[in-house]
Amino acid sequence: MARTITALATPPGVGGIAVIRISGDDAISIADSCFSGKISFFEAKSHTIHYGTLQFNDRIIDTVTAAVFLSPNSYTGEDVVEISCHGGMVVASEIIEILIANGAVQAEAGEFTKRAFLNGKLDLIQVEAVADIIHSLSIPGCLTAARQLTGEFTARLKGLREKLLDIASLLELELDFSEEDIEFINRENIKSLIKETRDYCNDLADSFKSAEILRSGFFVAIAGYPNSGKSTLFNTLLQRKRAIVSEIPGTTRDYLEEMIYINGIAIRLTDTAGLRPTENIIEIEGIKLVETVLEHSDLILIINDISISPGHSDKLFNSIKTKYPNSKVYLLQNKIDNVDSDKLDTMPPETVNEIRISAKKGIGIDTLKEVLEKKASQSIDRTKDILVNQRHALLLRQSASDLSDALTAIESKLENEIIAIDIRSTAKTLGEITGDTWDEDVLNNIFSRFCIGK
Ligand SMILES: Nc1nc2c(ncn2[C@@H]2O[C@H](COP(=O)(O)OP(=O)(O)O)[C@@H](O)[C@H]2O)c(=O)[nH]1
Ligand SMILES: [Mg+2]
Repeated sequence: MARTITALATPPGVGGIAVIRISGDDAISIADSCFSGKISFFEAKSHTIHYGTLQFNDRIIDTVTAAVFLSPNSYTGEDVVEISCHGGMVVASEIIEILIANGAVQAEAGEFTKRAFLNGKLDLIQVEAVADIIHSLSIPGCLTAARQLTGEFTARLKGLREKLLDIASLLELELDFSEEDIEFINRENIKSLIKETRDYCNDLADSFKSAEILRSGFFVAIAGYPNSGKSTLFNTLLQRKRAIVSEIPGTTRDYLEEMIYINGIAIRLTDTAGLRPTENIIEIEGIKLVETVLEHSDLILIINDISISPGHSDKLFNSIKTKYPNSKVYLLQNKIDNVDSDKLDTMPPETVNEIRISAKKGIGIDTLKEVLEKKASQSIDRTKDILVNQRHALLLRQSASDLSDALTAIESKLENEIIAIDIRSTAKTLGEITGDTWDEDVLNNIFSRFCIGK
């Protein structure tokens, strides 16, 4: 018997309405015991809404509407009542207390969704998609997560699993007839099918990085020598004064991070401390932080003060490029407003990864934004419509490696039995992605990302 759980499903605080969820075997009776409307919830049909008052010891707490969903046709698969009361800090918590007094227990984080999974309403990929939708920071990220909720990724993985299990069965069947030297399946066909599946798994695992960009935004770091105009550029892109700008070098010692959106694409922008040799302890700490930021950046913008010289930051630019080969690095020639146009014309023309700007006067900022959007979009394009997370990526890599073992086994003409073991092990691993097989640790880890009430 499932104990009946309850929680606030909407964010706490002042708002138009608040929704309280109740789910479990006693959801109907617990909700009914404090509700007074035209009919009792016991007579209510599934998927109906009822207007009435919520009372406790004859005291009216609020007028509410309540939606009734009967098992198995609800989010959790259990009987569910969703009470919509007036928003605010007090009413909803009072109603929850009454429901608890009537026998419900406070739901744990993600418990409604966990029940949906355990009752077969959602698979693990869909559960994770729910979390992705809730935490989504960008429109494309949210749309991809929503598609995942429809079960597209699950269907593809199921197809792969079935194919692999078929091969394993045939290999095992062949064993029974080994005396007769019958070959049920062509080795070359098996090999190409396994290769195809392995490459697909690797491809999907590779798309994890792009999926992370969809989830958390495209990481762009602004770095350079002190006073080159990093904080000015940060403020200009943010369109507000967020970072302190000053002519005193070494002003930004921590780093600042803000999200900007360019055509719906989330860009996580970081302003860092200026890089220079220094004895100042706080500044040294700041410079250490810059390295951590740069390590995690998808794109690094090195700001150079062109009014000193166009090549003033070349040493820094080259060392950053060598140190972070996985990031794209751009050189922004800043303060062009400070250089006579005649002098600008005599300077060497910009290279491919170079843009001339004036952070202060807003020159070249549109071009920079276009580059940011283009680079972010290119990185997102690799997601192939599937939002792979770290858990999926690990399991996909493991599947690919099992399949490589299977290929080696075939090539070394090993026993069918051994090949079949590798193939079955891959099918099992793919099953862990959708949650066909799971353990408590995996579930706890996934649901810890949820909030109470989801
Ligand atoms: N003329 C001009 N001055 C700028 C420009 N960008 C920044 N500055 C000035 O350069 C100094 C240092 O700027 P800041 O943004 O604090 O540099 P940071 O140390 O790299 O963060 C300030 O006095 C800014 O006003 C620019 O595009 N043109
Ligand atoms: Mg600064």
